[in-house]
Amino acid sequence: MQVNQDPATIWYHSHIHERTAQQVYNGLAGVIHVTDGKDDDRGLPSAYGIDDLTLVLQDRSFDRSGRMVYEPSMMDRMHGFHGNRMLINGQSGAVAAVPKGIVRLRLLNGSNARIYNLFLSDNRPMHLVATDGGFLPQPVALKVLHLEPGARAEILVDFSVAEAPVLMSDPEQAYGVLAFAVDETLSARITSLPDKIGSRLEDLTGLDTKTRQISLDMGMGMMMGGGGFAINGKPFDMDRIDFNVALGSVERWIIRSSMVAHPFHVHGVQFRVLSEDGSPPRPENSGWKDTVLVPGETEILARFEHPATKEKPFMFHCHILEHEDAGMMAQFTVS
Ligand SMILES: [Cu+2]
Repeated sequence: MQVNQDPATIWYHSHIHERTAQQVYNGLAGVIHVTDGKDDDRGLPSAYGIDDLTLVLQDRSFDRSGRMVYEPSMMDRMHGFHGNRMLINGQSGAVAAVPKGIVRLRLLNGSNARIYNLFLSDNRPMHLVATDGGFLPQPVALKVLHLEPGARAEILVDFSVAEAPVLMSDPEQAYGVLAFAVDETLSARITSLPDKIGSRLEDLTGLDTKTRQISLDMGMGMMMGGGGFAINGKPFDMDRIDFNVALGSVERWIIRSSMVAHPFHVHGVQFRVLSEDGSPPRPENSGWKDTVLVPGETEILARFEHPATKEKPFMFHCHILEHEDAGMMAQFTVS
């Protein structure tokens, strides 16, 4: 198989319809680094496990005997399952050892439904360098990083100053995600932030040849026990191809959420966010994306460069896994 995409932090997981949530929850997920060997030229840390850490953020629930449990209630089916404990790379209470320099954190939100609003406990900046589909042209300093289920973000953090902070989530109701400790025996290869990383982001504006409306529907039916989750009024049907997209084309998709914010994900493409509720995209959404949180109405421009057949179509769906399993998913071909 030929890998034909830009360097990026990507992941894979079970996608069996109606069992995705349970299987991902139980551990059927992993990370892939797509690299081109040029991170030194970019001035980016790339020593795996030393100054280049891959962090899979997942919340899980444990019962009193310490067993991990997945028993979604009606509320969990509506809002997605939220656990009572944070696991990083499957570990609870871990502390990440880091060198006294610039460290690259590849963050993956591998949770079933939890949205993270990440910040560092001493409010030092997180320098965003890559989103789902690859590098930004230059680092963007953020105090809070929003990361929806399915999404990835690469950030640089400078650990050369003061005590190492704790990675936290939700400034309003803060909880710890991961603690760090500086280990001076680890080599700090990178000591200053790069000023330029990727090439200029290609502007897709005006290249779109077709507009599609996508509505992420949650009907009242689910109150009575399931049902009501759909896209454009239709629950997922494996035997139905929803539409075909012309190979090589750019399309504008206008995505709308009903009732709650849904993380919208498309397979086989990367897209650019054009607007979020009528405003320009926030910094986390300014690069190439394949997942975006849609609180209201989000417009994207997607370029379809990879073919997809009727036998192996691409999916698009809500990345709250309980919603996806309940029918908030559709499929398309590219030819
Ligand atoms: Cu959803």
